[in-house]
Amino acid sequence: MKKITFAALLLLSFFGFSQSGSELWLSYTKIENSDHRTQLAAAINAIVLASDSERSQLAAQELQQALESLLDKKIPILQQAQPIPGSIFLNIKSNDTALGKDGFIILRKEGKQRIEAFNDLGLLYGVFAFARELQEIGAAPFEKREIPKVRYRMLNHWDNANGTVERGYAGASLWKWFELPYRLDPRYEQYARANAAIGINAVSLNNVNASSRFLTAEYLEKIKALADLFRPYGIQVFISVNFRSPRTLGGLTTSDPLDPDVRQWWKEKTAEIHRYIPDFGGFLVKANSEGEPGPQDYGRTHAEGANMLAAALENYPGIVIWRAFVYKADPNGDRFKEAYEQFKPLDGQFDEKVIVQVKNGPIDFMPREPFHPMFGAFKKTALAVEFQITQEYLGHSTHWVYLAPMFKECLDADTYATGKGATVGKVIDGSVYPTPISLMAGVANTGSDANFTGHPMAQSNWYAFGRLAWDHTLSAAQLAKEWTAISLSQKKEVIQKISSLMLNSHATYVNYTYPLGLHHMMGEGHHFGPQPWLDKSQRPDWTSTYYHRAAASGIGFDRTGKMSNALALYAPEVQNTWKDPQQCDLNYLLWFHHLPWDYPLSTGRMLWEELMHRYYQGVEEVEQMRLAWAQLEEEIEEETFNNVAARLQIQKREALWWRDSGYLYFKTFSNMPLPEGLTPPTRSLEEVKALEKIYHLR
Ligand code: BDP
Repeated sequence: MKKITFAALLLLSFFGFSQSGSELWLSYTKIENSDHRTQLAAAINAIVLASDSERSQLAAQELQQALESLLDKKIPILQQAQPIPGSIFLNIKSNDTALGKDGFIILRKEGKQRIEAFNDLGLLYGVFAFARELQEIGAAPFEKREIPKVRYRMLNHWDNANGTVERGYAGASLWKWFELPYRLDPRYEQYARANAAIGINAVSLNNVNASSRFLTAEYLEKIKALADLFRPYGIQVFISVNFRSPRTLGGLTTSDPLDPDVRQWWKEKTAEIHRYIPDFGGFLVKANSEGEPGPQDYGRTHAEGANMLAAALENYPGIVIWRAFVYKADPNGDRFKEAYEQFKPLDGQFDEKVIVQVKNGPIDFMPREPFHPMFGAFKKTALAVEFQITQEYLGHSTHWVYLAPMFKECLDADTYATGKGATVGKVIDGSVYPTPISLMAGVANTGSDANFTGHPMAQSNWYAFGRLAWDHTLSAAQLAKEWTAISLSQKKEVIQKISSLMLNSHATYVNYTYPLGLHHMMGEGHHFGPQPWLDKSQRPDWTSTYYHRAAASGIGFDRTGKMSNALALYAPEVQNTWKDPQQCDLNYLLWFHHLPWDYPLSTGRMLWEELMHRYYQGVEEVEQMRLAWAQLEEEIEEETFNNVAARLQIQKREALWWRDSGYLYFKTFSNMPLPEGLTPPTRSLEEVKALEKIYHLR
């Protein structure tokens, strides 16, 4: 056996943080500040639980586990109605009925220590919040009352029956379909705890490009096993369904949503699902999008399709989540407008059990998009926002990009739907137009990798997504600090340094990939490196050249009326902020304008120069990140430190690839030299093109 030296032991106790990252934000590392720890240990002697439900027991045990590791002290759980001195009282008989199912009050002040809820799920959420608070502020007093703003806080897994994950970059699927329902991988439990800790209460398990297999009895048994395991953690299970299932599974000749046999088939299937999963969450549907079947195959509308499924669910609490990610391959149109145009006429036609799930932006999860115009335009339809947590267009799992600033940019954007202050966040939480359902979804970045997310820093994106789904008014900065403090280090200066790296990382990524509002220039299919040269000779429909429109005359997609009138889909106030290229936020400039290369910008540079400066700045910023991270070697647990350090090297290499492609390719249109002070790449356009081609080799 390998001998553990005293020094190694010291190091281990110093870095209580999980080595492989497998504990996510639940490593409950011993509080290093001994003043705080001693004070807390003296003040907390027991947990008193006044309820005996399974979930309350779970909450008490979670708190016990947290306290014992944080304080390095045994803490008993006492099952009794009244608190005793020095106990934390877990009470689910709060008089504060407004707390509802999920809300809680936590406090530690004036000799009182309490977690109070109206329901045992609120209690569980309260426990996690209490533990988080101790890790963040130590022995200082606190009092908080929280009620989530959104009803369904949901992860969408794009996991396939064969164990692969569509757009997954952290290994294979978490769900071991061939082992279920007999073997339950221990990671399912860790996954459920981690989700509950950030308030996630809904998960769809399978890819939206759905296989009918998930509706067979064989698979429903497997799904049931997961649903049973997740239930105590307050997580409801949803299934992504294939609209053609009545034909593929039911042997019917049609899947027409108005056909009585089809409707009956879905009713029976829904009843069958409920025999396995009585609290089934509902259906998630991608229909008539990217080749998936849907109601339009039968001349029916999205509303008719969705309402048919809602009718199947009529005797149950479940809902239908109908995605608005639709477009057709029409290079003469503007994909920006497609979802809006297909769905707007249907506003008011959807059943109350239906919510329409809209991607944050109008194209497709680009690193930066203006908010989707649908958010400002639907008065009678519940809308959900869908973010992508997995980094399909953001460097997969090799780039460190903290996504909360991007999520916030959308959530805080003002739609002006009902005047100033009607932000996307308020539209989706139902406070702009009251809706019976509210939902925020994130496409999960989880996989079988030991740390669940591949890139260690990508855990923060799952974390921040969950916390924002709970409360979209939280700031990206607060969440960065919070996550770092419970995942990486307890030292103020270290937390400060890491969170500032996190906060700049999205802007950095955008700089070296899509500066000034460029979009959709990634390599075809793999969506990894750059391919701005993809044009009609290579594929007929959506090409990079379609989106950037680079020519001798300039660059950008004019959506103010000249190439498309998409800007008109927004409220006049929003149009005003973007319609004049002199006033337009530079981050969105080329989303809405086609401008000459020598167009003068507010920065004092002309467009070409600004574009080049941003590409170069992006690369420089990655180098700064790399150096800043290197400084933290003594502060971060070794495996995590090395993992991030290595990935930053990859990121540097790939940032250069994007930068060089942008410069070498666009120069063929602008015919302008690199601005003074910037060093030209040593490789040619042909060489960077060859790099991209590798990803298409068979
Ligand atoms: C695109 C992805 C594709 C997804 C699609 C979707 O490339 O794999 O199926 O989104 O959201 O961005 O349905």
